Amino acid sequence: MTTFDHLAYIGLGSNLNHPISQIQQALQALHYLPDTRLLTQSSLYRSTPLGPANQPDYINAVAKLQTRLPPVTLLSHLQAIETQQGRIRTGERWGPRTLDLDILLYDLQQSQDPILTLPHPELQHRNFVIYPLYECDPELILPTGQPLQELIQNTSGEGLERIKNEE
Ligand code: A4P
Ligand code: MG
Repeated sequence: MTTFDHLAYIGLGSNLNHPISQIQQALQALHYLPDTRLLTQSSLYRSTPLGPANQPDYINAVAKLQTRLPPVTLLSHLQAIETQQGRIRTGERWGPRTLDLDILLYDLQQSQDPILTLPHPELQHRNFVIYPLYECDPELILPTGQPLQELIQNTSGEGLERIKNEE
């Protein structure tokens, strides 16, 4: 790592069109991002949908990146990957999607900008983010100063199942 490098954690989610393959393909795409290294990827998790219940289960994962891309540039690369993988934005809040890539954390940056809110505003409330994030980095301290370990201790794993490699 040099002073030009940053650490970013990306949340991946999919519940349409072969979600496991969507997530694997997206991890490959993250690996090929310019000026970026994919340092760690979590296991894949199957999770019950948050939001409208009449949609398939999700597959979720988290990736840890070392990057020289500024946050907004990283976000536009992530949106390009979503589009490449057939994401159609219907405007339905929390509706089904082939691929969702969220920036969970970018160093210790905090921002309320609706274009890029950091940390991701729902991070603290989603077990399908907290568990795979913990797998990537059990020592992580959130920008608020809260250890991730403390957060996971207060977070139920209900509705969340880690997928074994052979699936
Ligand atoms: N945006 C602001 N901050 C960020 C950030 N940190 N990372 C803006 C990424 N984007 C950020 O996102 C809408 C806008 O958020 C973008 O234009 C960006 O500038 P979007 O991806 O177009 O829309 P979205 O993902 O449908 O919206 P939203 O509200 O972010 O959806 P969520 O919160 O991601 O919810 N249930 C399970 N079990 N697992 C899931 O993964 N995901 C969702 C989607 C619902 N239920 C789920 C899951
Ligand atoms: Mg999103």
